[in-house]
Amino acid sequence: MKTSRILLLFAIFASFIGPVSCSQQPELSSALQPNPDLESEAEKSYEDLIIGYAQIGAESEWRAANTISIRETAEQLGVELRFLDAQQKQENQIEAVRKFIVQKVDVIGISPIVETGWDEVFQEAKDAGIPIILVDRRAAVPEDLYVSYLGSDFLEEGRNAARVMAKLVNGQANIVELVGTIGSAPANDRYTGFREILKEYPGMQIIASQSGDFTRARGREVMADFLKAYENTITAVYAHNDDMALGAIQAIEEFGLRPGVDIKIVSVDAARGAFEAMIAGKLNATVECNPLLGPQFFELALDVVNDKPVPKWVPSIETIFFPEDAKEILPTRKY
Ligand code: GYE
Repeated sequence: MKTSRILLLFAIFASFIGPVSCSQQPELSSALQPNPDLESEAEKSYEDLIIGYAQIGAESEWRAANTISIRETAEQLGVELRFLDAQQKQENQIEAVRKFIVQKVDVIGISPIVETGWDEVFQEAKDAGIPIILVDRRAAVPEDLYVSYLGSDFLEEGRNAARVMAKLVNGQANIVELVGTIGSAPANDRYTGFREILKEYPGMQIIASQSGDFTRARGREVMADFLKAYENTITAVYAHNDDMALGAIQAIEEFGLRPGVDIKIVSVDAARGAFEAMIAGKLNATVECNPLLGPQFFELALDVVNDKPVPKWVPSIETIFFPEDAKEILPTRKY
């Protein structure tokens, strides 16, 4: 068969199966190239998107900022957002995902409260052809059950907290730890990352470790219990978030000691409350964890519905803040 006939047959075949991508057939005539006008017509824009979002709750300053970022960005972009607040319960988050499946939303965003227990419901979403984007917290599921994870490197946050703590206490400390929500990705990794670095400092030990569920109220209660049990032997606090550190500060003051002076405190998030505490000399450092994920989330969602390749993990860029810079930086903080 002559080459010209092969090309003709291919052209007829191609007209049945639709446009052929340029990269696959660069040598073919322009008649076989995709029409860019038609392509852009088919591409969805933000106004076409219906997004279901299963939020954890409102446990912390961080979460409040995260919710505002998601809601405000949706409004700015013209995305139709269906937002459900699970009030700190995994079963409510699972129910929210099922609702979004029935509603046939384009993409589901979720911050899984804990890492495990998602396989079944994520599989249901996959079977219904609805992509899942994990936002802020990871889930321990096979990689084919979600399209992307957008969030922080919690292990590195834990390591950084330990590095900073080691400097503050010159490698000598009796540390009490306020752990986040048990089974959550940030609590698991901040716990592990901190211990990884601590191995290098034999003079630093964790004398007690308990969950304060990422809330100020629990942070205060748990710290009060620690102080009752260990009294003046405690020289440092590692809190998995700022809210628990702020609760601990209150408990330390109520116990008659000076937070930030008698007991050094390092926490994670870098929320406004932490900056105020640093300015007051009551908190010694906060490791940043960025909650302003709205813009990146909707960009990812749009790429996903338009079949563009997305990375499996989009990490947030973060730093560490200290009291000496807190006054200058506070006015620039958005959360
Ligand atoms: O550090 C804490 C919040 O998942 C990273 O959840 C988030 C954590 C954050 O309640 O304050």
